[in-house]
Amino acid sequence: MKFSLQNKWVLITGASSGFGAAAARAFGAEGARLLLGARRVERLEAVAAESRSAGAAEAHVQFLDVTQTASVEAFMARAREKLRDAQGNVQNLHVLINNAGGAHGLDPVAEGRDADWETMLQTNVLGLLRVTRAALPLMPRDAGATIINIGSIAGRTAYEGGAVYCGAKAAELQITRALRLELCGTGIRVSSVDPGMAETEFSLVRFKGDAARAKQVYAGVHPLSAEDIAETLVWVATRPPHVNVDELLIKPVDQAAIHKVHRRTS
Ligand code: NDP
Ligand code: 8X3
Repeated sequence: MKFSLQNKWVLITGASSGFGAAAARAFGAEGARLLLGARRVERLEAVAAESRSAGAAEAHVQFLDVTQTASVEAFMARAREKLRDAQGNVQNLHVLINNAGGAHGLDPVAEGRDADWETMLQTNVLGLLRVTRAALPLMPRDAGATIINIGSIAGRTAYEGGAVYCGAKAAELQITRALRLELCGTGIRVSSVDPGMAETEFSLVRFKGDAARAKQVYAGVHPLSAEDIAETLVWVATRPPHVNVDELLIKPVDQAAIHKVHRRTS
């Protein structure tokens, strides 16, 4: 039987835009209770309001910087308070979506910048680890709990200028696989959802606010939308509790492979 998200607690990192914001609305539409984190709190507030309108039982926001262990711990301490019911019992966290991350720059290694490398590894890799470590004690055993890590086609295939981003997402995939082994027997499900080209703020961030360059990435292509990924995340989390969707690579039809993208010219 489909796993119901009604009144279940769902934690989404990077919920201020793109996949994370769309996931908040989509899990909200399933009647979930949401814990939303990112650095841009005003954006989170707007997403929380949209999620409540979509049907979320509750939606709470808090500043979260996954590059800082203290920030992750403060976020989780506050989350724990929200999970407390009227009797003082801490309710379970059923779904964790490790989504915060992204790419910074598209420079070849010979011209790479320390700050970009460090940010990519801090968010996509260490951030995911920190949040998972902090969230695990709140997740129930044998009750359909799910951890979904957002990987990428880039974690499976390298491309020029993507060395560190591809490496970070390859690390995400291996961490997901190791975690699934470590949690075998607990009933906690562990998935990697690995999108291809999707139009979000991803390229705007990668190109440091250069909107024209970001737009060019999707020129003539029908990319995935944030909603496409959000629907997929809901599907993964709502499989019956004995079903684990291990890894899911999802690309636009126009992207047959990382270097094979069909672009319409007219
Ligand atoms: P967006 O740039 O739209 O969203 C990224 C989110 O991550 C934002 O909410 C941002 O919030 C958050 N974030 C970034 N750094 C931090 C941080 N230090 N602490 C907390 N939150 C942070 O891009 P997407 O929605 O596309 O990206 C979401 C995930 O999907 C990323 O992991 C990305 O690598 C991955 N991905 C994207 C693809 C694409 O083509 N778009 C394809 C495959 C994977 P804030 O800035 O407010 O902190
Ligand atoms: C984002 C997809 O191909 O730009 O993870 O690296 S790609």
